[in-house]
Amino acid sequence: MKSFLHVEDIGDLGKALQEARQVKENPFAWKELGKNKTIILIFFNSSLRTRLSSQKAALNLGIDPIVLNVGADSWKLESRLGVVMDGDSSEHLREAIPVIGSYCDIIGVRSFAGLKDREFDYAETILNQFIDYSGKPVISLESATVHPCQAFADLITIEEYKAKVRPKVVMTWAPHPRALPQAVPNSFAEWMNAADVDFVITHPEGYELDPLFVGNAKVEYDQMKALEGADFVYAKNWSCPGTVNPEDYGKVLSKDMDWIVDSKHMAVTNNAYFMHCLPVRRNMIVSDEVIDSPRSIVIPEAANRVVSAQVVMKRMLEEMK
Ligand code: SN0
Repeated sequence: MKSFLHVEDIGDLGKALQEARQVKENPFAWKELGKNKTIILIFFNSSLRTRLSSQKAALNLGIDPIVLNVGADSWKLESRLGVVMDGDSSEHLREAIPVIGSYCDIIGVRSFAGLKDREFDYAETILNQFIDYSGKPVISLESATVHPCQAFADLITIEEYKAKVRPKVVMTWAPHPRALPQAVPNSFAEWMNAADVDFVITHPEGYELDPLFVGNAKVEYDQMKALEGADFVYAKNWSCPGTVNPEDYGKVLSKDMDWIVDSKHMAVTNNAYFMHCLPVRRNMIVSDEVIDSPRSIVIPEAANRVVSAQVVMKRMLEEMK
């Protein structure tokens, strides 16, 4: 695996899920694989789960992790090509990336969408520079358009909790005070489309995700109707993807509190499990009652972030041998 962004990068999903089970049962079985190997984890944005679960996954495999917070711990890095660097960025990614690549064997990068320039974001301009100039395998730790480690962990969690072969999974937009990226819903849709689930997306009009990620998923604008009979409810806010009106890209179009996932919404489901990637705004995205209920699986979902990251790093190490 040269890089990890999309569901195709992991290959056969059945095999990946089987490997996830093995890694979870016996996390230290491959401790020799990462001996004398280093992973550098680069954060352009905040993180709790991704930062800790990626380090833990590396440690389980015997890999030495190094974490860099860009800007806070390093020079401020320029990412645009061909600009006169007379602003506050001291170094360009063109130099920083090959330098970082020379110090490690695998690179993980978190670089959120700027939500200003759709073309810049959807071209994965920053992550692709890491792929092109580092000479090392690159893992997206949520880049502009995808969050594959999260979606893989979500799939592992659904696999663990499902009570039927083909569960109904509903991803619902929910209100949030700030403009958030589309990476999490994009990846979740991409992975659910590839998995053996009945997948439905629901959101207010104007929040249509990029067709590249929606694929053949069913889109239902009536949230209550979408939630009927759901086995899993996956809540997430995202800002306007700009697929209908490009000038609305990255904007908050609605803060409609009717879209919160509360007991009224959960009542029409098939006693569904509640999922969210976290961090979550209580009583905006989800009511206390729902997230504190026994059907909320947000903590085991987050715990599986170690498993998904470990499978990805393990595959990369095995290809180096
Ligand atoms: C990020 C997002 O992409 O939605 C990371 C999720 C894994 N979430 C946020 O930035 C939430 C920030 C907030 O203020 O609630």
